[in-house]
Amino acid sequence: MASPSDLNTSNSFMHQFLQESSYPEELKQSIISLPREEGWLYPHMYNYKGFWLDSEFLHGALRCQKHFQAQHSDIIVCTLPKCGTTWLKALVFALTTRKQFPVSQQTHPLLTTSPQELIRNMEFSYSREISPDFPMNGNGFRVLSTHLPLELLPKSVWESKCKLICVCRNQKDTVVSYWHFMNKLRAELLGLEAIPFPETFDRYCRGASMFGPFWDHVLGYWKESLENPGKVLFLKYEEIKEEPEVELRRIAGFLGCPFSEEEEEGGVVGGISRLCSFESLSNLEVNKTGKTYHERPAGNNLFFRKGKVGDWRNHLTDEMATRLDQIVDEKFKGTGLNL
Ligand code: PAP
Repeated sequence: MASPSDLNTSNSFMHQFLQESSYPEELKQSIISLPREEGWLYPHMYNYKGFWLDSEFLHGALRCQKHFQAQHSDIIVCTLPKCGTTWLKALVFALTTRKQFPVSQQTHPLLTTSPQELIRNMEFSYSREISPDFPMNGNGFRVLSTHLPLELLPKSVWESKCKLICVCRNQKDTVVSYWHFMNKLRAELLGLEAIPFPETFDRYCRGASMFGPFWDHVLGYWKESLENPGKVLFLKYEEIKEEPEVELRRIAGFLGCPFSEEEEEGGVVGGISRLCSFESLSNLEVNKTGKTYHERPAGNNLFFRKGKVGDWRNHLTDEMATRLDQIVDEKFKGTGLNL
């Protein structure tokens, strides 16, 4: 059973879920008896259909599955937390609005609005409202984001021609980024003390991380990208770091808006890459001191830490690195994926 603090607080997400009349009683019963672990911001994370979500995201995911209507022209940025969501949001926004907002413009929206605000997270929005408004991006289509694993995406995603772009990242850098972020969020929102790294690492290795297990989340999108390459594009954080312009051309091609010769000659690809780089975005006032209110009122600076490949070396012992690599290698065996 869920704990009293999850159920009895009238504003808790689990309480709201149980109150929502449109869910069958059977589903409500199965939800409250889900396996659970201690949560980061809420008392618990729940294991729903093999993936770990806290009560806020579980509530949002269930509403999203029930109510979200994908449109043929939707683009959905699909990521496991800390794998490059903010970066990919910025790249996709700049790329898809480049005619309306040339990147050379001093009034480009990314200069004054955080990527998190420009592209909204679906399950987070649904946790707040039954019918959230996902604005068109000015070109008559929507760009959305989700942390949901492929297996938990709403059915309408598969019934429509919408496109999914996924980015993933080396598991060791991801766990480090996750630990820093979650502890900062705990401190900023709730004044809670930090959870030590070894404890977080251990849970990560058991698969008990938000929207994890890491490997199942990543493999879901990887396999679909191989089987359905017109629907799912799979990117790697490290490859975007290495050759941002090459990856930008891949994204543009996948979305059916390749760069023209004129754009190539005019340096548009490099312009987008520079505008969306860690150095550029993290130094903007909006991302240093601003807050994103449609999500938690948390500082935008939480989404910009180091932006480096290999920072795990400052946190993991050799034994830890070997342990996580062995787990992931074993799970990825025979899939053709390596990170
Ligand atoms: P989210 O999934 O919670 O939205 P996400 O953006 O994936 O977060 O993770 C933030 C990570 O991306 C941070 O990594 P770090 O902790 O290892 O530093 C952040 O620094 C990095 N990041 C944010 N923006 C960029 C960018 N423009 N280029 C490269 N890395 C970035």
